[in-house]
Amino acid sequence: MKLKNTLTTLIVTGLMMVNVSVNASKPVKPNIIVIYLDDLGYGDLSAYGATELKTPNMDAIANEGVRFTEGYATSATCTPSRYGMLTGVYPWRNEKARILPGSAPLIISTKQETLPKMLKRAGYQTAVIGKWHLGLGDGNLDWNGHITPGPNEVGFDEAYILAATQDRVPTVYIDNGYIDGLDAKDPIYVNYKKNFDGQPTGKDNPELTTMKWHHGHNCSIVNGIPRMGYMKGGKSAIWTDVDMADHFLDKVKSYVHDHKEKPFFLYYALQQPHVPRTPHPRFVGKSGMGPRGDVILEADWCIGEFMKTLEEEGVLENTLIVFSSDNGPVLNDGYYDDAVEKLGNHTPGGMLRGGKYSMFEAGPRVPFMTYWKGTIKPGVSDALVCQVDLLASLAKMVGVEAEENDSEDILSALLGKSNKGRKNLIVEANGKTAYRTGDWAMIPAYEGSPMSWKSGNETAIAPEFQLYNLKKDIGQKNNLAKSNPEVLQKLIAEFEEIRGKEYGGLKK
Ligand code: NG6
Ligand code: CA
Repeated sequence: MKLKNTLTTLIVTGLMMVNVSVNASKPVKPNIIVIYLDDLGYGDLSAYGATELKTPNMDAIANEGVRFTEGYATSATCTPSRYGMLTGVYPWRNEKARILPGSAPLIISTKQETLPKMLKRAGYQTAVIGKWHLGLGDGNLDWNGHITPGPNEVGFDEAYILAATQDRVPTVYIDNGYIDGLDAKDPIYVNYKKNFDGQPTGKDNPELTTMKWHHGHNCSIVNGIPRMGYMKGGKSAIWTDVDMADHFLDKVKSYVHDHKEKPFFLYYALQQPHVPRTPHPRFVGKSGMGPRGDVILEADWCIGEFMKTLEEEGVLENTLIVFSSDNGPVLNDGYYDDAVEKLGNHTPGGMLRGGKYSMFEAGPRVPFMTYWKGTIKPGVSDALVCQVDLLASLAKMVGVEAEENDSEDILSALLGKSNKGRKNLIVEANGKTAYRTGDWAMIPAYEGSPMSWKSGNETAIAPEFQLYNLKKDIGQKNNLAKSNPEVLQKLIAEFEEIRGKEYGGLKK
């Protein structure tokens, strides 16, 4: 009993010490893990209100950490959001930061400041495991040789990645710049313009597919799944889709095991629930919602297993976890996979309007949680926080200087010590931008389609200005632009100041 008490005192004192040092804004260097999902919507977790899906492991992070109700990606699509998070620069400042093909060159300059570079300067070991989608090489890529520059050249000591997306070739893992398991006698070739002679495609050989394409995914067939882009060879290296979640999980677990003696930064970028949704057979049918629901449950399980690993390795109380998603939800994103048909009463965007590809809230506003056992007090925060702020905030935490650009130090909000987040934010969707500040969302007038091509999500593009009071109208139903001209003008002026004058008016 006595021993137990002493132990408890020791543990409590230990925790308080962590707390004290964080409070005193003295640098602290816990491990940092970013758990990043792909296309997970604001309403896809039970912690954020889902009733038809149970996500106990994500919920544990949300409920035992800070759950942000106004947490944002910088964009409503993948590449730009990841660019913003890793560089601290708004993606609309780089015109290449758009959804990339699997053959695109690296869009982060090797000279640029990045989150992992900043953490390396603070003495961290750094790693990315999972989806990359920020381009590879400099335009003359040899997939059979050293694939460079890539994550290793922008700050990651270790990188075990899938190049772009699960629906894009090459369908192989890349291990620190080399295709994992490639046999030199069977080289791999990738082309996004032209097929290789004699190779079947989703378009011409539907009889060879086990998943049917709906739009945009009718090129090379790999594992029965028609993909975007053409690929030939590399048979020994081709991944098994249904094992991908387990594969990345094994990698992150071993990473922690092998690197726990010194502070590490791990960016764990899961592929779910992006298309093609390929749950491991253990999860097939488990959600009753088809593959989209099943892979969310699979991701939840992976996160639970990973959290167990952190506990077993003894690092949980010395690890800050940031959980988020790169953009909002989409149902049909190019394959017939029952996402629409079996949705039932589930609302992937929660009460938010829009989804992936949209400037409405469900595009960039995403699940966003921070967790640090024993240091972060559980709570819910409505501070305006964005992934672009990780750079400045974590630089503050670990005590190094950073080139901050658009990144703001909101560390105390991230640690749940203050409700003060950003004052404002610019979000992006397919090159178009909108503004968020206080209770307000302002979307400039744009030319273009109000619906995103085939996915059926609203884009929020309209030929007139839109102004919504999110406190009163979270679902963005009442456009107040006409009835609140002063607010509108003020917001346009603020937006133009950051975005540039020419973007305030009607834009193509
Ligand atoms: C789109 C694809 C979509 C998905 C998306 C990337 C079409 C019509 N649609 O171009 O299926 O791959 O790119 O998603 O081809 S993201 O989450 O990586 O941004
Ligand atoms: Ca995405």
